[in-house]
This record gives sequence, C-alpha cells and structure tokens, in this order.
Amino acid sequence: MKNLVLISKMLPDDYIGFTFFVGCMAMMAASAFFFLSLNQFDKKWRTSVLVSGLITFIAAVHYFYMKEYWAVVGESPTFFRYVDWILTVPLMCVEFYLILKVAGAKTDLLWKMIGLSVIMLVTGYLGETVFSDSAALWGGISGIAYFIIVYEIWLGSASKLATAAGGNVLKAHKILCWFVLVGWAIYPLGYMLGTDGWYTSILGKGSVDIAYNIADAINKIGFGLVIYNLAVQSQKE
Ligand SMILES: *C/C=C(C)/C=C/C=C(C)/C=C/C1=C(C)CCCC1(C)C
Repeated sequence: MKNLVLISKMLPDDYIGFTFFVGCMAMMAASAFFFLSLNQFDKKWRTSVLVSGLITFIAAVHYFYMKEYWAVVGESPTFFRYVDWILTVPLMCVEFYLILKVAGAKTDLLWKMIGLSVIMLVTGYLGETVFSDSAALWGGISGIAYFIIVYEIWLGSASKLATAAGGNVLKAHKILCWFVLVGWAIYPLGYMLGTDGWYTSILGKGSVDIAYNIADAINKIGFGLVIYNLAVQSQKE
C-alpha cells in the first residue's frame, strides 16, 4: 500500500517531488566525487575537501528521507529540513575557518559564526512551525543573524584574514562570500513564499520546497566545488 502511494505521488506532474528526487541524486553524486578525490590531496587540504563531502553526504541522507516524506505524507518535511541545516550550515562555517587558518583564524571566529547560524536556523524553524502566526517576526530575527554573518565575512574579521592570506585563499573566500550573499538569500525568499506576513500581498504564495531544494543544490554542491578547486590550485603551486 505504501508503495502504491509512493508511485502514485511520483507522477511526472509532481514537480516538487521531482526536485527532491534530483536533489537526492545530486547530493549523492557530489559526495562520491568529494570522497573519491581525497587521496589526491595532502594533509593540509584533505580536511577541507572531506568537510565538503560530509556536507553533501548529510544532505543526501536527509533528501532521501525528505523525498519519501513528501511522496507518502504530501507535506513539506520541515523537521528533516532544519535538522539537515543545523548540521550542514555550521560545517560551512567550519570551511570558512579552515581556509582562513593559514592567515591565523582563531576558533573565536568559528564559534561566532556557528552561534549566529544556530540563532538564524532556530528562529526560522520556530517561525515556520510553532509560531507560524508571527512568522514575519521570527523570520526578521533570523534575518538579522543572517545579515551579521554576511557582514562578518564581507567586511568583518573574516574578510581581513582573507585579505591577509591573499592569493588563492582570498579568491576562494570572495566566491564563498557571493554564495552566502546571493545563494543563501534564496532561503528567506522561500520562507516568505511559504509563510504569511506583510510580504504575502507582494510576493504571493509559492512552494517553499522548490526554493529550498534549488538553493541547497547551488549552495552545498557549489560551495564544495569552490573548496575543491582551491585545494587543487593551491597544491599545484
Ligand atoms: C545547506 C543549507 C543552507 C546553506 C541553509 C541556509 C539557510 C538559510 C540561510 C536560512 C535563512 C533564513 C532566513 C535568513 C530568514 C527566514 C528563515 C530562514 C531560516 C529560512
């Protein structure tokens, strides 16, 4: 019976289910790519590429559950979504820290970024679930934490470290900064499509899952590839 439901819900007109399915495949392929490339890197870069693989692998497992949840229950898998993010977003902060370590990044910076991302995600989760009547307020608080992260990497101490590091690290840092500013901005947009607030009259409603699935593919795989490329380039020199 469960299988029947699954098949019937995976018809070609189920665009949302399709993006869950493709997302799952893409995350698995990316993980295989990062893990299998590990041997080509020396110790200095191996950890960074390993973390790229862990990010896409954790996402692959969650997408596997989320596509099932969508097919069987037919609702947004908000809980799995946020469990995925609370594990993978701090790992992305670890990536920033790891590449800036050459310029003397301290763990203070890492904990500050992790703290901000936890605030961003917990408040976002509350706004989408328990306190959805005041989604705009919780989304706003989450947005402030997001803004501080953007500030920190573009203009704050992380950017100063990147400038001090120079070369390939600075280049990679700049690209990652764009991911956080533009790629991550898709998430609050998805949030506004899925919740009710002052923005609803302007934006209307839409599928939060399509927005989040596209954003995850861009950010998790793209981010990982920037790190991979940095490792390849730096090792050549
Ligand atoms: C791999 C997953 C990533 C990079 C997830 C990032 C998520 C965000 C940047 C979410 C941000 C949000 C806001 C800025 C406001 C509304 C609530 C959120 C949590 C969707």
